[in-house]
Amino acid sequence: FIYHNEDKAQKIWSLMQTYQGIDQKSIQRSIVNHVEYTLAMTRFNFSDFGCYQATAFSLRDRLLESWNDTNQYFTTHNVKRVYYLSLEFLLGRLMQNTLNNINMEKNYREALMDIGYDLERLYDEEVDPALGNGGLGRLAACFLDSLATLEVPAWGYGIRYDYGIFKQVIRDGYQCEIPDFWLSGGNPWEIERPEVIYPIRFYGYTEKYEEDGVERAQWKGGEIVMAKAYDTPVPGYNTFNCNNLRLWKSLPAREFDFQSFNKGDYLSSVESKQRAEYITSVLYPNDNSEEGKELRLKQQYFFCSATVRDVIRRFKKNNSDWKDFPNKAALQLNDTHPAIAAVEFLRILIDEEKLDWGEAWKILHSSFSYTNHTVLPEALETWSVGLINHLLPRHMELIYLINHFFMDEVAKKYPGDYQRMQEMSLIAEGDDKKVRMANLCILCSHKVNGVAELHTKLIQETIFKRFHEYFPNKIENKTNGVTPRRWIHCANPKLSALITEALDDSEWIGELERVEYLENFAEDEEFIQKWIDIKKQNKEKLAAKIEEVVGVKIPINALYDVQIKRIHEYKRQLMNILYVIHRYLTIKDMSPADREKVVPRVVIIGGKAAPGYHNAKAIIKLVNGVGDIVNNDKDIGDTLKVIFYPNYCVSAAQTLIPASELSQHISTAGMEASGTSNMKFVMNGCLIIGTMDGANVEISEEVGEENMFIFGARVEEVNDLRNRLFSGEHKPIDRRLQRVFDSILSGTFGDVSIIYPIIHNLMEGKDYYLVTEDFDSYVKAQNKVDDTYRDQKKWNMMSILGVSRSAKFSSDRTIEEYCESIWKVDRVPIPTPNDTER
Ligand code: KOT
Repeated sequence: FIYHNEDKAQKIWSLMQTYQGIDQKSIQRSIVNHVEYTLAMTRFNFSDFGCYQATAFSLRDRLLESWNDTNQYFTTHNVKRVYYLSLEFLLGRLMQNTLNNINMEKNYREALMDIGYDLERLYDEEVDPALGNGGLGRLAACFLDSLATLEVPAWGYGIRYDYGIFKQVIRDGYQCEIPDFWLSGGNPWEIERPEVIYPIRFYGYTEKYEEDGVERAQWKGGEIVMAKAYDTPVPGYNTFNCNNLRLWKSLPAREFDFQSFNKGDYLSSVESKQRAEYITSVLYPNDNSEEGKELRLKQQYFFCSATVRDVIRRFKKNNSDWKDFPNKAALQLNDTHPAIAAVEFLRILIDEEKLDWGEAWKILHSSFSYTNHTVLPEALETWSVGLINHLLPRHMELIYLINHFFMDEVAKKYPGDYQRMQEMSLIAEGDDKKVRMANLCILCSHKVNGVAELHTKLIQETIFKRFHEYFPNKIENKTNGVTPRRWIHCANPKLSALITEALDDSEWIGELERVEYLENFAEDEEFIQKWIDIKKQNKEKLAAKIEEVVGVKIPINALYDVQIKRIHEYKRQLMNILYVIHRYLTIKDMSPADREKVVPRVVIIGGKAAPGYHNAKAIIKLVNGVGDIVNNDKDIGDTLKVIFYPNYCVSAAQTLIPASELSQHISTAGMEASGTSNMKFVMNGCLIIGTMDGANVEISEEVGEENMFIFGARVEEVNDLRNRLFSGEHKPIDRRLQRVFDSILSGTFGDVSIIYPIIHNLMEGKDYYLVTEDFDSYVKAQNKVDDTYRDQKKWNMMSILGVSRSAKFSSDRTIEEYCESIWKVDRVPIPTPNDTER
């Protein structure tokens, strides 16, 4: 309505033309204004938390300036946008990252200091928004940072869960889960968009009709839930561009069902409201396993439908020809979790936009693509045909149609090859028919990617073999990466400053290739000493934190050995703790004089177990049991400490990784698709002990195998070894390992009952993850670690070389590859306010 009147529009523009000043007074004024007018606190008496909130609001104001300019620019230039659809975004805290990306940390630190507040203390006031489980969700967050930094027009889409991943507390050695109501103190980073709201239908029935020779349907009845948008600005590093993360919250269509109420059914009128709100209430806490619950499918469809509608609405603002859609939008599916978006898109094109099947299919196929993150069979999503039919009847019809056309094609290409057709079908036949969501994604996408070279080769040769034969150019590799902004510059400011000093400028933060130059310092004594000092300071900070949260004092001069990731049998935290017990028993056997010669170690294990994952929880209990004994054993003293670090999360990682000297990435070969913390550790000068799995393989290519501790069965050997174990042909258990089993089973480390079945299976050769098989080579690698650590010059040289050769693992490189070969999008730098008038 404003735009009818050019004069008034001009007036508004000129009023908005002022930007927040960057001088100290302006910063202080904006913070204090928020204290008074947003938080309604007094200016002179507000807590650290109040100051954190006001500072966050003041930063949000700045972000909104560039956010608005960016979106305005993208709209007027009608640029192609990337949409990253993910059920998880593990953002981590935002304040430090925001300040660094917009290059204002120093200004804010000084402005706050001047009014008596310590910026670092404020950082700790922020809740860690944890709307993800692990690697997959954190990857999405790193991608957002790189997309904005590379000035790619991109939006993330997801769910605004009321409860993120549970908080883990350890009671009596057991994991307990506490709900994470992360919004209780408000969320100063988001903007609620009450005007961006879509109705989402569930259940009901379809009525088919024919129109222009095309079969279409109307989807009727059922129930409607509303999706409301919440936006979080995503600033890039060293650019005025600011992208967006849009998260959906569910609301009842009507606040109150008056019909039921008037009929006297008060309770059921409230119930339907609650059922609506329930959809976005909690993140499913499973990593690498599926949860076949109706509510999970509801979450998926709810968010996909709102997202697809929003994307279409934005397209239609500037475009009238549907054929242009693939030139204006690229939708990336983060695993199969948002797969139903493809079917929803097809449904809208056919039933609402009245396109014919051929046109609609072509548009869908040229704009969608899919990333696979795992080969674990228990994580490959399938949904029962009955459930989809009940919840989304039109979508089930369309899935059958897609399958029908596809099976016809396959039959033509491979006449009589029913085996192949069965494997490629979207439907797994059986008593309870299932839709295979991965097959659906592959079919609907023009590109499918794996997340590391080895993983991509595996999906091409195993789970997606038939599809790879059928579509030989579809499946390609995009090795994961992590953002150096959060994982070096923010997490390890001292290391960042040293790199900047050595390279004589800070451009490396936005172009990690530049750290290659550090190689020249790998043997520079003075530089090495600075390197050592920084690691020591980071270790001191971690030691203080551990004493605070776990109550155990750990020595600073010990080797800090860290394994932090979700607890899963394939990641083999069990092998780690079995080795620790072996180490403990070995030290116990030694004379006091020999103990003096042992390289002291602090072994830190952290990670959450899915609440229903019994074996993972048993492993946590064992680690805590071992810690209790070892840490209190006077014979052992400071030669060995064992810490279970509770509630591992993004902010904990930011303290743990910079302090680590050795990190463990020891999954059974072929099972970890990529891993991304391995990359973060290398960037922080930590050495890796690991198997030839996931991205470890590429890390070893980059940094050199001689600079890592690689061990264990290779992927080609795994199947044979496993078959041999299960056929009873296994070798006798290693005597050291047998001794470890005996000590566990005798109750040395506490209650035996919950770990017993796991140990018993290993002894019987039922060792799917090859722990007993790889143990000997793991011990040898650990011995090599000790020997190398004794030579500090060598160790630190390896550490420096690792950092200098880590450039490949920046998510900037990953995103450039996606842009080039999947999304076909260009950079669109926004003119900064100095360059142009608004
Ligand atoms: C699967 C089902 C539910 C929730 C999460 C998953 C999942 C997570 N599948 N793969 N991942 C991890 O993704 C990371 C990012 O690509 C990889 O680095 C890691 O190896 C996967 O395990």
